[in-house]
Amino acid sequence: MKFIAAASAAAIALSGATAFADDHGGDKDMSVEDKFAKMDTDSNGIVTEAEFLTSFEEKVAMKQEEGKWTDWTDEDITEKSTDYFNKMGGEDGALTLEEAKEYYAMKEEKKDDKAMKDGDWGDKKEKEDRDW
Ligand SMILES: [Ca+2]
Repeated sequence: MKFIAAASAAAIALSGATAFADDHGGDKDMSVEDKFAKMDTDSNGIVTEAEFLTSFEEKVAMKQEEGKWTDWTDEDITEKSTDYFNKMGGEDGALTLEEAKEYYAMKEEKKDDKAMKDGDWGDKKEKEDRDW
């Protein structure tokens, strides 16, 4: 009886592990809450510029492992991080979950805009602009 209980517990643990493995996904599949929690290393509900930079550096390191962004200097990274941080956090030195949500929602909208602009009309307009 004891053995059966142990075996089924192991089976449950195993299926749980499988589900977790399937679920690991990438950054893209993370909710804004998860991304925010990851950046907010001291979990006080606010991401500071220093916290943001830390997570940004991690992201850059990941990209560089993939062979991208390899020409970025430390200054570039700090500069871009500050840039993103100010864009997301509204230049008040703190990024809240609300601000992060707004930023990601805006980014989604921009993607939609771009998809529309990639149509015929958008192409023509862009060419005209370039000719000027
Ligand atoms: Ca924090």
